[in-house]
Order: sequence, then structure tokens, then C-alpha cells
Amino acid sequence: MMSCSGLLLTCSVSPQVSCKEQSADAVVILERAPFQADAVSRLLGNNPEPKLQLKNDIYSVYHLNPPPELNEVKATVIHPATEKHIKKYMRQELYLIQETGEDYRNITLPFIESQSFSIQWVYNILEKKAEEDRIVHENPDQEVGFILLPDFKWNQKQVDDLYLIAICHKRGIKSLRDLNGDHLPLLKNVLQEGQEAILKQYGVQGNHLRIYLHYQPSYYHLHVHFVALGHEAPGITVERAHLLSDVIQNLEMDSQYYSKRTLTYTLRSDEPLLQKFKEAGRC
Ligand code: G7M
Repeated sequence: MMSCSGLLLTCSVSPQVSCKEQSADAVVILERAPFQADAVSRLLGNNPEPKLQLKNDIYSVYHLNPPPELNEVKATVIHPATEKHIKKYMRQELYLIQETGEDYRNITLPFIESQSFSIQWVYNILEKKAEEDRIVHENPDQEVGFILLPDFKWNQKQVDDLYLIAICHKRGIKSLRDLNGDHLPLLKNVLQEGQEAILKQYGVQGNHLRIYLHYQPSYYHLHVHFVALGHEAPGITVERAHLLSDVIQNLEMDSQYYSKRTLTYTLRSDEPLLQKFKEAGRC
């Protein structure tokens, strides 16, 4: 399977990561990190045998064989992977859903509540049981505070693909749909303090960041993505990403904005939520 971010494999393995199970399904996501400027000059300058593939007028295509130190591949392993993890990464036909506020209450919310997709990794971060050493900024207030740390997807070697997530301390805010005017102080803190912390730590200005929430998210605990503007990360499509600054403005105009409005998103053909929409005659 191919995706824009790399090669995805699902296989039965016992990967070399610490886990109790002997053997179970795993998802392995292989990605290449962006090139760094000095690596590009070494790649072009020292490459022993660039192979010419085609030449036409001023255009030519070569294949290079980078030395191992310039050829690093990042492997993210999910093991043991649940069926939902595996489905999430399989290529599927997509359907566009137009979810009204009523659809959310009648179809989506009961579905989410019936699921038991674990967000233990989120609680581990909030309770400092995991990734504590990676925390970039924390506002410890349980109502309006959050933890900012590098996302799984970022190897932190270059800021070109900078990717952090802010995870709110407050529990029970499942997604954009649960947000109302009362959450404005929390959202404003995330926006302002998140940008300040990234400027201080990485020297990247707020106007070089794409700061957004996903709807639907993969994990139903409120979190915000902070991504380098030049990085076309998966999940920045118009039917999934909602800019935090827009979310704040919309809630300032109408504190019930997100419980009322129709939200558009895609579902893959094998997703049980799509089946629920079909059964309700809404898709
Ligand atoms: O909005 P959505 O739910 O789709 O995004 C969740 C984000 O959390 C993704 O960008 C993931 O890469 C990131 N993520 C997922 N897990 C399981 C972890 C984790 O354990 N640690 C960190 N730092 N990020 C994660």
C-alpha cells in the first residue's frame, strides 16, 4: 500500500520493540525524512554512479543510490495492532459525509460512545507516564491548560516538517463538536502559548505554522496540531483540518456554532460509521 507519507505494511511479526505478546498483527509505517540542505549537496557531489533514466532537451532524470547515512528510513510500529489500526492504514474507497448537528447526535455520538478505541497513550502523556522528556511546554491548569510535545510523525531533525501536538488537560472534550464558547480561554491559551513555545524552542514564527484540529479525529480527546506551513502533512485536506484561529472566531460569533453546523468529512468504505450513516439513509 502506498500513501503520500510513505509505504505502509501490515504484517504478522514480532517486532524488535518491547511488548509482551509473542506474535500478533502489526502495522509498520515506513517514511523517508525530508532532505536537509547539506545532505543534498553531499548526495549530488559524492554520488558514485548516478544512473541516467531519460534525457529530453533541458530535462533529465537520474536515479541516485545514496550512502547509508543519507538513506535513513523511519519505521513506526504499532504492535499489537487492532483491526481498526489495520483498517485505518489500508487504501479504501472514500465517501464524503455531510454530518448535520442532528446526524451527530443521532448517529455519530452513539457510535463513538459504543466504541472502545483506547486513548491510553494520551492519558500516559497527561499523567507523565510516557514521553515526559519530550514535553516542550506545559500549562498545568486542568481547565485551560495543555501539554505541547512533538507528534509521533516528527523525527525532530529538521524544522521543515516540524509537527507538534497540544493535548488538553481537560478530559471529556471528544472533538470539535463538543466545543462551545466556554472553551475559548482554553483554545486561546493553546494558540498563544503554543506559538510562543515553538518560537522559543525552534525559532519558528507563528505565521509559519498551520495550527488545526481534525474532524473526525482519530482519538476522541481534544488535541491541536502545530505543523510547519511548508509541510504538506497527511490530514491537511479541506474536509478534515479546521484552523484553530477559525474555530476561535466561529465560537466567538456563536458559542454553539459547532453543535449546530453541518461538518463535512470523508469516511472509508469499510468504516462502521459509514454503515451507520447508510442504515439511517443519510448516505
Ligand atoms: O487528530 P488526530 O486524532 O487524527 O491526530 C492524532 C495525532 O496524534 C496524529 O498526528 C498522531 O501522529 C499523533 N500520535 C498518535 N499516537 C499514538 C501518538 C503517541 O503515542 N505519541 C505522540 N507524541 N503522538 C501520537
